[in-house]
Amino acid sequence: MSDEHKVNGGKSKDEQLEKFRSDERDKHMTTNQGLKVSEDEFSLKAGERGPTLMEDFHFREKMTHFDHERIPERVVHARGYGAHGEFELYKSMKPYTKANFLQEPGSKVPVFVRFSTVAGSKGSPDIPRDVRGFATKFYTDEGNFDLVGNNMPVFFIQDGIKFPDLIHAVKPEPDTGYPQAASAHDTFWDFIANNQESAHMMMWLMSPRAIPRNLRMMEGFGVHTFRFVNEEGKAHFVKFHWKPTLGVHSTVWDEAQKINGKDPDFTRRDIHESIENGDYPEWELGVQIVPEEDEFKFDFDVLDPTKIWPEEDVPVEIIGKMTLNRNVDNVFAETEQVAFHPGHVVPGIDFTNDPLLQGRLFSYTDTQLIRLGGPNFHELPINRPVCPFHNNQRDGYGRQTINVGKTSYHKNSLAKNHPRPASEEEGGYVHYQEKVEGRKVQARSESFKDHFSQAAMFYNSMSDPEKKHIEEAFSFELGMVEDKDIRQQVVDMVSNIDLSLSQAVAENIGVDAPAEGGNDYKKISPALSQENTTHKADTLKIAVVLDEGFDGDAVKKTLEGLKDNHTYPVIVSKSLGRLKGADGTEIEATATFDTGDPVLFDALYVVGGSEMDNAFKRQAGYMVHEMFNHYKPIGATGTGRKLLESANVSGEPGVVQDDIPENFLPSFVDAVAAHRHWDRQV
Ligand code: HDE
Repeated sequence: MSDEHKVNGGKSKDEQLEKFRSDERDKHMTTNQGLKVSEDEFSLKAGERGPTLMEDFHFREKMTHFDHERIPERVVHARGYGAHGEFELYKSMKPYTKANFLQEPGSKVPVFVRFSTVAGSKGSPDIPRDVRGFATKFYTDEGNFDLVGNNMPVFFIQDGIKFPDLIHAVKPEPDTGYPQAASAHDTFWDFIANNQESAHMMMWLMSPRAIPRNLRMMEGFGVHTFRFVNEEGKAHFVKFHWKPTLGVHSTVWDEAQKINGKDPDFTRRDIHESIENGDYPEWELGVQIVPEEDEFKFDFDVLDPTKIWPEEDVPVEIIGKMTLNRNVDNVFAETEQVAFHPGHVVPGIDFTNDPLLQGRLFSYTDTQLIRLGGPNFHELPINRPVCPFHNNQRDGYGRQTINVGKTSYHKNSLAKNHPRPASEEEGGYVHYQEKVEGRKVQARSESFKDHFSQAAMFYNSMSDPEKKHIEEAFSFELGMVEDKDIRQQVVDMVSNIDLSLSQAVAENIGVDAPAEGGNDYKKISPALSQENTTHKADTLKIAVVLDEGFDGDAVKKTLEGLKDNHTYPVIVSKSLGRLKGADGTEIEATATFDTGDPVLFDALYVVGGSEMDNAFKRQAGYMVHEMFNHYKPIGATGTGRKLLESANVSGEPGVVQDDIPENFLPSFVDAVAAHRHWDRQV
């Protein structure tokens, strides 16, 4: 590799962006032509009470720019949140791929990640029941590699040609314009029932994965099978996984719906604040690798995007870690203008014939042309590779590069044939020479026709609370479907996955319960259940309900202990400001019962105080009630214990009470680390 292609590890993108940053502080205001502006509040008028004059170039320029500020939102994944970071390799992938950023353990490359929901518009709430996009741009010294994945490892359809149908079905219905950011409506379920390849994905969508607690605690998946190709030209099939170091955690439906009203920006605020606090979100990158010789060794087709490779059969090898450590400076310039494409690959990473992936390879550039207004979007700062790029593409809207010289064609003699293609040894991308033969057909492969086995495996691998969640999710979603026939069709479809599930849902939504069905596929994959994920108290937010006259010494000790355990206690009271303990200790309330709704916290610590009036007790009681119903950890000391007693939650799982800080703290932290306590009677 030539020296000009060597980049400065994890920092190179930040250095590149610095050249484009503009800081307006301590500057005079100018027009876009650099002319200093003397007046920005009053347009130029013919007389104090007269009409505005055309001649006012500053007014015209300012207004015209404003009129053109918006660009079309993404047709899917419109609501997104982006952040910068770096990827560090733990383990060389040299035996499998020649990709440069996967060679040297310890090497780093900059990344930019955009998380998103799929169905909702740009301004929709953060926690609808939906898939989450998880798109990562690796700025490598061989060009950008985009891993444009989701938080679920399978997809609804097997062929790209059906994507417009799927999206038309899930988006707001065209005759009413609603519902926004919701799959709970007739057209979506009509699509599902009539496109049964969606069965496996439907189960993921009805599971807790579809309402993650935040963006830092969800997995990411490349979904498709890609190819690694090594220096010798040998290929392996590969699937990519992102595993959050904090584990995979979700909300419950009632909580998610309330968060969407109380704080529609909940997950973006959460990740923004975590990065600002230095609690950098981290994911480990895992790969599942299958030798090409083993292509036909499985009871599913490795190219089928509605199938997973069970981790117990093909282990996920952890090869590196991504850390998100910098928020964007400007959401439009970076998060909105970033353009991902699953076809952005580097030497050593190649495609397979997964027909969904093949369809995507067309769509992404096409969509940027309309969204970003022309073919030069690769020149936008966020999209530029950190290595140099040269070719004979020229002109077009918004062109920024000033290409010097006469030639913009290949081959030429005037420029000694430059820019010239690179040989494979020089780092040129050479497509993997897969042998392909067959008739031109428009058909589903026989090997893609089993839609229910893995859907059953997913369901059978769930814990009881997850199964309950799935039943309730189906009942809610189908309960919102007006057409009874569609409800019946979906229930009949579900009977191919699990008979008792279909019967329970049928009863809840008033359709005929299937009499027979079920699935003989009995395999279980424990890795699918969130019960088996990592559980830590780190970074969880604890509402501390406090009133005047609290036991100062004990509360201070406990709060310090909670901080030492890397949790975030937030004092909630009836009003903001200082509260005085019985011994004169002062503690500041930073949230009120109004701004600090229980759904915004992960756990509750009730202290109260000696002067609680009835209004305080009622508000605190509401917090206990909500936290309890959402299975969240609850702790109480001192006067707070009475509040738990009157709420009838004492002695329930995940409810910790003790007046001695040394005893209370460890048990409460353990309860917090467990996240949710499902074995409660709610
Ligand atoms: Fe996308 N998808 N998609 N998709 N997708 C887009 O590209 C498309 C699919 C995914 O944060 C669009 O730039 C087709 C699977 C993410 O900017 C569009 C098909 C997976 C994002 C598009 C799929 C994804 C997109 C809209 C079926 C997971 C957001 C705006 C063949 C592996 C990226 C844009 C961001 C965005 C098309 C299926 C992930 C229209 C045709 C499967 C994370 O090009």
